[in-house]
Amino acid sequence: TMDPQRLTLAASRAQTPLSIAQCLKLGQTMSTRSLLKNLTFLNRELPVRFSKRIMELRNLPRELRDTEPFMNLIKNYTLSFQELQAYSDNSRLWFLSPNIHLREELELDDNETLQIAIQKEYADLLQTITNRHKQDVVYMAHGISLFKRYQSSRSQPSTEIQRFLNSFNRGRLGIRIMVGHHLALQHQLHTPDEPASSASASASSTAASSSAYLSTPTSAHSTRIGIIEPQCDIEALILNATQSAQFVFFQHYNTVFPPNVHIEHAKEVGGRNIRFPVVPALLHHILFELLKNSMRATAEFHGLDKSSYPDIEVKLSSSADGDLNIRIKDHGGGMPPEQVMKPFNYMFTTASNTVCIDFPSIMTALEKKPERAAIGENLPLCGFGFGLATSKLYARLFGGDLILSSIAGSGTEATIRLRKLEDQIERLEDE
Ligand code: W6P
Repeated sequence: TMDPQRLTLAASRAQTPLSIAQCLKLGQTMSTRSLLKNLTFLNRELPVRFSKRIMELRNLPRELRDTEPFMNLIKNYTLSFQELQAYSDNSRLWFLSPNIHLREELELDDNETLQIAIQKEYADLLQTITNRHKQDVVYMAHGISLFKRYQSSRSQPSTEIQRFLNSFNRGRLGIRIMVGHHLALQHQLHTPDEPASSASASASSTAASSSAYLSTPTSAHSTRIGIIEPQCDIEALILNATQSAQFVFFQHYNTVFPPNVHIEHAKEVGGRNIRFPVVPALLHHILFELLKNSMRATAEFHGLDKSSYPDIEVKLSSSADGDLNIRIKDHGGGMPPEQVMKPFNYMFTTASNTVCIDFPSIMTALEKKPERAAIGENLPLCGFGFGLATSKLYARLFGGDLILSSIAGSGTEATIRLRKLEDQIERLEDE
């Protein structure tokens, strides 16, 4: 049971845009006190953001909303919203009163211990919510595949559904980032000897990580603050994404060796190791999706019987105002102009034959090993066709962009633009 007025009230409030610079600043002066400040922010912000996601789900066409996967989504978002509200109701008493009741209950003797106890409890709640929503993307894909079957006439979801998916995924990602950042900071504060980003850089890392929150393998000398890498080694991240894409390619085509990726620096970037502030998990997702598509296009265009393929060329350059551009160029035959926007549609697939996705068995597998859906959301060979749509969304979320340009008969060039730190501010709306 839920008080509908509380939901409407929360949904009528404005979301506060995240700033990557602010997230970094918070993490640089880490203390129990600054973590509590962030907790207070999330305590206000998360009910607002969850209520807006619930409204978006409720406004869907009945035929989609009433599918079992979407009913599950609504149920999960409602439960999370209620838990956050309940915490908010309780914590208001803690913050305002002298905490007498809680002190007696927990036998706490000082304020520091009390604050740590509050933070532990909130982190546990955020972790529960994170786990609950790990399978959201599979539910969405499943629901839409059922809806498409019902619609039957259309091969792509309608623009209304595309708009919903963009808006919902954008909102969901904002939540994931603020929750992931808080949990990572909490982890770093209370277990400083064991960094949250200790996963090694292995080829199958996108599928294998069991991390609880947004995290992606980085080099050992990581200076990560929460989920942000203030000085990310972009080339190392590209190499890592290349290995992941090549691994997936090789798994898919078995005996065919994937194209190589050649990284080149424009003159203005200077030295080889360009550093740039990013959320590595997001950029890794984008790079992995683009490289995978370029590799597939290259191999299919030149023929699967070839022993080698033209390189995929990656070029890094920075603009005069401090933004970073990453260009990924393939010689995979390109696309005619009328098709160049298609990869950004949800449910887009490059596979020529229609692959039937066995959602019930995916759900069963995920229930046994939920961490498979935890990061990147790209269960590699399942291919929901969300990869490039979400990549563009990820690039745009903090002010950047992802643009495809293509020459039919030749190749395709994808350009990722990332804004400089001060301009990495969350875009709450798009289009
Ligand atoms: C293609 C199609 C595509 C989509 C996204 C990225 C690169 C490429 N190359 O031929």
